[in-house]
Parts: sequence; C-alpha cells; structure tokens
Amino acid sequence: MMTSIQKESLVCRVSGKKLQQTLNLGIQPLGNGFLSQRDFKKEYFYPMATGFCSESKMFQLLEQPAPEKMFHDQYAFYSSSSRHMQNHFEKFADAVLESRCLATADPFVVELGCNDGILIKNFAARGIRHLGIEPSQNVAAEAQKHGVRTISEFFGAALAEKILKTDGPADVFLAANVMCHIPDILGVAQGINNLLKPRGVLIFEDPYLGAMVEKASYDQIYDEHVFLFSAHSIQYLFGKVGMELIDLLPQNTHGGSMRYVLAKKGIFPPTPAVDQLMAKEKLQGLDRAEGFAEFRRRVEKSKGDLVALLQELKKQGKKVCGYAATSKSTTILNYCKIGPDLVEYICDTTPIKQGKYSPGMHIPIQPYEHFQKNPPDYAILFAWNHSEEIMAKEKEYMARGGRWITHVPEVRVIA
Ligand code: JHZ
Ligand code: SAH
Repeated sequence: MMTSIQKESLVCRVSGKKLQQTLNLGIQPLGNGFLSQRDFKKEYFYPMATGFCSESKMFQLLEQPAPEKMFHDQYAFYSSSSRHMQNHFEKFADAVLESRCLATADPFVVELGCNDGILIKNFAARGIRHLGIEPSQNVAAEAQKHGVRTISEFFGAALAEKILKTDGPADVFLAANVMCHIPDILGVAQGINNLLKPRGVLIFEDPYLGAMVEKASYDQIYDEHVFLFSAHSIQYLFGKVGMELIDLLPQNTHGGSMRYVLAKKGIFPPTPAVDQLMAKEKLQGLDRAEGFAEFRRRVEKSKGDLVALLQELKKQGKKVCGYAATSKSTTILNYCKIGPDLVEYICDTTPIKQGKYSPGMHIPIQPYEHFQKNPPDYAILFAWNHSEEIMAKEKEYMARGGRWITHVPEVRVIA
C-alpha cells in the first residue's frame, strides 16, 4: 500500500506546474475494485486527494493508480446497464449524423473508450466505417458482439499513428466518459489532432466540474476520474495541440456533464456558448484554487451528516441498503468509513459485481432480486445520476413505505 503522495504527482499533468491541493478524501481502494473475500488481504489502496493548477485550470487527482490496474479483462462497469444511457447515446449518434460532420466521400468515425459499444454500435448498424478503441477486453468483446470493429488497446499518440496508417484520417472522433480517465491526456490530445482530417471534429463528454461543485457531488472523484474538466481546462489543453472549442452543450447525464466540440484552430467559428460558459466559470470560481474552499466545506459537512443519519437509523433498528454498486459509492463509503454495520448490502444489476464485496469497506453486493425480496426501510441512492430511471421502476418500493437517502446536493431522506 502506498501511504504518501509522491513528489512527481504534485505537478500538473498538462502544464508541469505545481498543483495546489483542493480536497483530501483519504485512503481509497479502486473505485470498481469489487472483490471476493479471499482477496481482502491483498487489496490495493492509495491516498486520494485532488489538486488544481492555476496555469492549465485542470482539477485533477494528485495520485492515480496505473491504468492497467483499473482497466483489464475483468472491468466491472458495463455502459449499457442504464436504459436511459442507451437512449442518450442513440440521440448522441443521431446528433452527429444530423450535424453532417460525416457527410464526406468515405466517412470514418473513431470512438475512444467504447466499452460495450453503447454509442458506436449506432454507427456500425448504419454501415458507417468505424473503429472502437477499448482496452478492457471483457467489455470490448461485448462491443464486438454488437458488430463493432474494436481494438483492445490504450489510446495514445502511438496508436493514433497506427490507425492513421491502416485506416486513414477520421472525420469525427468521439469519446464519452473516458477523456477524464486518461493521465497522459496531452499525448491523447496530440494523437487526436494527428488523426483528424483538416475539417474533422472531436466531440466528447465528461462529468462537468461546475456541476460537481454546484451539487457538492464529491463522489465524482475516484481513481478513474483523474480529471474533472471545465471549458477553461479543455481550451488550455487543446490549445497546446492547435485545436479550439467551437461549441459546448451541457448534458444532464451522470449528474451533470458537458459535451465539448473541438476542431483545428480557425476552421469553424466558435458559437457564443464558448465565451458564455468561460464567463460563468469565472463567476463560479472554477478558474482558481481558492474557488474550491466552499466545495470542500460542503463535502466535509456531507460526510458528517450522512454518518449521523445512518447511525441514528441504526439506533432505531432500521434496515438500510445501498442501491447500485457504483464507482461513485466507493468514494462515499471509504471517505465516510461506512461499512456493513451501517449498510447491510448493496444491490446491483451487473452480474460481475454480484456475490462480491464493495471495495475497501467490504459490504456484500447482492443481485437486484435480493432488494425485491428483502426490501430495506431505507435505500441509499448511489446511482443518484439515474434517479429518474430508478424512481420510475421502484414505485412499489415507495408505495410500501420504502425511503431513499441521497447526499446530493445535501444529505436528506426522500419519502
Ligand atoms: P453509474 C461508471 O461510474 C464508471 P458509475 C466510469 N468511470 C464513469 O465515468 C461512468 O460510469 C460513466 C447499477 N444500476 O452508471 C449498474 C443498478 O443496479 O452511475 C452499474 O453497476 N440499477 C466509467 O459506476 C451501476 O449502477 C439501475 O437501475 O458510478 C452503474 O452506475 C441502474 C440504472 C444502474 O456509473
Ligand atoms: N464510453 C462509455 C464507457 C465509459 S467507461 C460510456 O460513456 O459509458 C470508460 C472506458 O474507457 C472503460 O471501458 C475503459 O476501459 C476505457 N479506457 C480507459 N482508458 C482508456 C484509454 N487510454 N484509451 C481508450 N479507452 C480507455
């Protein structure tokens, strides 16, 4: 186990300048490191804290486990586990097609981190020349089952060169919830710029720093999310490789995301949304380390409130479970030190997580059916980002008096 933050991790991954610490969430395991009892003793932990760079405006982890520890042939997150996300990505693909970015002689679309194919399968189904890049072999195999041409490798400048040789340049480069996972993001930006045609566009979305600060949703911070981006940090990053933001489209997915549209500098005029969001971010304090002081205070309060609520419910003899074994829940449980004494089990629909234990705090993960058979008095909504979808299917639980606990934007019970 690593206990101290190494010196080299204290500099910004993009500018090389010194980082200012913004938040310390303690010793944490892998966000998606669901494990069996026999592996408890060799579980991996690292100190999880965030820093801010006043030059690049990148909000980032001080230290991140190696990518191969997180993404491999047993990766536990399958994108298609949410029906709402399937619909979202169908609409994303429609929007790309409507924008006419692919209206060229021999269109070619590349997707980074395509997981089980949730987005790119919509292009494959239309017979469009495509390539999905997905290093986690188990989810890449699912994409292949959906007819997606997939390479199971980590993307970087070297793979971009290889693709350029085999397939030629791309019209559109897509990514969702993956750019913020990649420590060598500058190498990736360089690779994308090299791979794009002169009028090619990069369209990607990720959880938005502004939404996290607004909602105090500190559970967006975990090993995989090495960055939480803003318009400021994205403009800086891609400015380094000769690209610029041409549009910004807020999304309500994953608790508040931003879709960034970029092209090579000077090719397309930026929409007014770019300057507007940059101005809003300055007002919100997202362009300076001091801007995160109130966020930190709210996170600390959230921890105190959640633990107090769970202890009170325990005193009253109430049964509490977790709903959805999300990566985000790993941060909450380990930061607040909530274990099986306070939360009996967590139910989840993903087979690879069931029968295992939650990372670090070792709460049993049960199949969804267990929740239906053993409904608790209270369920902590760990997939609060999918609350609409979950509320729609849990009408019976609520009708029988079941309650929800959420921590966003502050700890409260929903009857
Ligand atoms: P969900 C993952 O985060 C990890 P997580 C990753 N780093 C990231 O950025 C985002 O996704 C995109 C379960 N579930 O989507 C299924 C139910 O049990 O919030 C999954 O195990 N019942 C790549 O893990 C988990 O929730 C349900 O009704 O925080 C997915 O959680 C629903 C809707 C989900 O992602
Ligand atoms: N795009 C999907 C998947 C997000 S999960 C969605 O929005 O739901 C993030 C995925 O990125 C994982 O499947 C992981 O294996 C992949 N990934 C991580 N690092 C990567 C890299 N360097 N290149 C390509 N994919 C990567």
